[in-house]
Amino acid sequence: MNDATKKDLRAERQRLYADMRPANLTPLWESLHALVPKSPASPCVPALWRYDEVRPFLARAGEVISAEEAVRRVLILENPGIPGQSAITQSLYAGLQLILPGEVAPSHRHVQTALRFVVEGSGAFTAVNGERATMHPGDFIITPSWTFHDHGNEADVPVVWLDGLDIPTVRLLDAGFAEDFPARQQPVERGEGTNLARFGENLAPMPGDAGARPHGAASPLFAWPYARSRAALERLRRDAPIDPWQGTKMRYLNPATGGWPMPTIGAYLQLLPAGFEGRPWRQTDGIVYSVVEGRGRATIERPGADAPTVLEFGPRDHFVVPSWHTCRLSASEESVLFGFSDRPIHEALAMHREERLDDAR
Ligand code: GTQ
Repeated sequence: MNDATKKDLRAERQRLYADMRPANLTPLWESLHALVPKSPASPCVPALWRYDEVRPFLARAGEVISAEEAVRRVLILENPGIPGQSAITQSLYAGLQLILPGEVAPSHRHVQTALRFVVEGSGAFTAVNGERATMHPGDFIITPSWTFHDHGNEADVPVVWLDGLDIPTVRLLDAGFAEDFPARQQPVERGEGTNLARFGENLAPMPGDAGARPHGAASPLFAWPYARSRAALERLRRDAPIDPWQGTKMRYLNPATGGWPMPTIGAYLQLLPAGFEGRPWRQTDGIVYSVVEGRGRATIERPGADAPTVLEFGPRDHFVVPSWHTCRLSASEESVLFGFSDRPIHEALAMHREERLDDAR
């Protein structure tokens, strides 16, 4: 084929594309490699939100809008690689929610599943399905799909927590419904701690008991106090092998199934000993981290990029490691990291992949 013929053909193709556009047709062969990549090529990028940078904006948000008017007073952590989508990864949403003393965030429910991870302050509560959970830093609380929930603060300090939701996943599926509870707050039906006694002590209600009524795909236990999870990590740090990639990493458990706490979101708590220099790994689920304690560094390699992104983290900072980015964690001080990801979706669809890499530093 000579050059002139090649040029004719190129022009012919462009004419074809333009002519068929009004018929809602596009040529696969121009986008095949992007549609079916050899390996995940996320548009999301690694990013860090330092708490000392975010906190003043939260304080200002507290001055310009009430929790009641906002419904949820949240600053969304938006991945700079996909601006305007209110998403931190392709499938997950994250935000920092502020509730001031005396405020109420009114009761509603939605198909979207939510988790809370408490970042600052004690004494606010989330009410889920008729029971309250009082928040302390590091507590992990879930709001399963379609359960009424409201937040309140009867303490005398502001309380801030990380919200993690599957908003982009529900948007992808166009499956979102939501409704308000007929009152500002749902009635309290049970004393606080009933849920933990029923489902958080390695015991379960007997068949036929009121507490054994069927629950959905999410964990019937809805709050995991930090004090207990932290004590477990401390015990394991002292007397169990430290994983060279992840330190001492545990997943939050659905006690009814042994599986993930929510059908769309997995959550984790890990301890990195002082001086830990983790080995690199990558996995298909992008992870959002909230730093509870300590200081360290996440070194993240974007597929195809020349230089890694180095994120220096400290207490209350948040960061994201996108899908299939090689990451290694190190800790200058003993550190505790909370994380959440869409791993349950990957596993349910039999497409989860993870690679633990050798130290190639
Ligand atoms: O607390 O119900 O960050 O509905 C975003 C949407 C929190 C909530 C968010 C929500 C909530």
